[in-house]
Amino acid sequence: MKQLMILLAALALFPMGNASAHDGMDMGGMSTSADANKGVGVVEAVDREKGTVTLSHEPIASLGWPAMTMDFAVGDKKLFSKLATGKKVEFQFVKQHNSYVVTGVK
Ligand SMILES: [Cu+2]
Repeated sequence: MKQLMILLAALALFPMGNASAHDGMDMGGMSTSADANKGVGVVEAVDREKGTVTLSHEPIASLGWPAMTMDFAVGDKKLFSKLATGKKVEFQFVKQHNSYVVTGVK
């Protein structure tokens, strides 16, 4: 019984599963689409042909995102020189149309 209570409490605290973590993030967020968001993450994969990078990022408070692995578009191809697989990076990104575009990498 005690374990069930803990499980129910956990469900109440985290009502959104990982799959829907991005749903509704545009509603009432603290930042507008023009603001750059900052994140820290590990480069999981790079696809120069598609112009995308897969980042396993830490929680991003400005968007209310939990930690997750997701694809970002890369705005400036020069940024690929800083995106080596396995590397931990600080990055900036903006929302453009329906995708997230990395605009800076440290
Ligand atoms: Cu994400």
